[in-house]
Amino acid sequence: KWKGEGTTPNLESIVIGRCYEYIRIVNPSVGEKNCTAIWEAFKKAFINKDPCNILPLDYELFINLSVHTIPPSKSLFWENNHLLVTSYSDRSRRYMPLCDTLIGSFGDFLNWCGRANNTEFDYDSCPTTEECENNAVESFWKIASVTYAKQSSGVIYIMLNGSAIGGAYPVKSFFATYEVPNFQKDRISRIEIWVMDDIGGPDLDSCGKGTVQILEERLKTMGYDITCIDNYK
Ligand code: ENP
Repeated sequence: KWKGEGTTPNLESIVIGRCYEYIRIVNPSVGEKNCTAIWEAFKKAFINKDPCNILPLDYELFINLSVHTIPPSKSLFWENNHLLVTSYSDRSRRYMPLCDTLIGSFGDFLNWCGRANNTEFDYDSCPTTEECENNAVESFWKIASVTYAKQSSGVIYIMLNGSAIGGAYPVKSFFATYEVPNFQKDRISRIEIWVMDDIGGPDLDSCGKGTVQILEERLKTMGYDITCIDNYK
């Protein structure tokens, strides 16, 4: 029915497993969390509902149950660099991008949606953002992004892709729309932008040029101290 992929098979086992792995092994400093209760709150946001009418606030209880502190200077924002970010962050050992928080681990690489008047997941298909913006996955990442940006402090790192078609800093993106406006100025010491070209890929955007310049100017206007590094080693 929908154009997007359906719910990831075994979603419940995957995310409950990820949750326990996160709190017991990856980042025990988050303290005790009730992974089953977090899963129930996650599910309640979208199950048995019109899959095109799920709002970020539907995940409020899920967020409240799973939120934990982000250590200062560990936040890593990004666009078009998912795999480089996940390998570089080293599951929060080096940096803690949103996908390496407990909240992010409920969504990373996964897909999910429900159906109206039906308590099952839809494993066949889920709406894409083009079909409807208020879908379960999009609204999840919106509230997760806002929460993460508000909590970030110290030095803020931003990894962009200098080989991305359409520019390293897409103006219509989670980063531009839900993260930058929620930075807490008084808790941020400076911002460092890394523009990474794909290995063997084209150099389309760089520090001081194109869309990176647009981001640098936006952040400067907001009063931040910015450094930008091309192909950070
Ligand atoms: P894409 O389009 O490069 O990659 C989307 C993939 O990254 C999906 O597998 C998605 O999981 C996963 N993902 C991990 N973190 C996020 C996320 N945080 N997010 C959306 N998807 C995420 O990424 P985008 O859409 O441009 O998003 C990049 C954003 O992530 C930036 O704002 C960055 O600062 C942030 P799934 O569940 O869709 O399979 C926020 C939105 O961390």
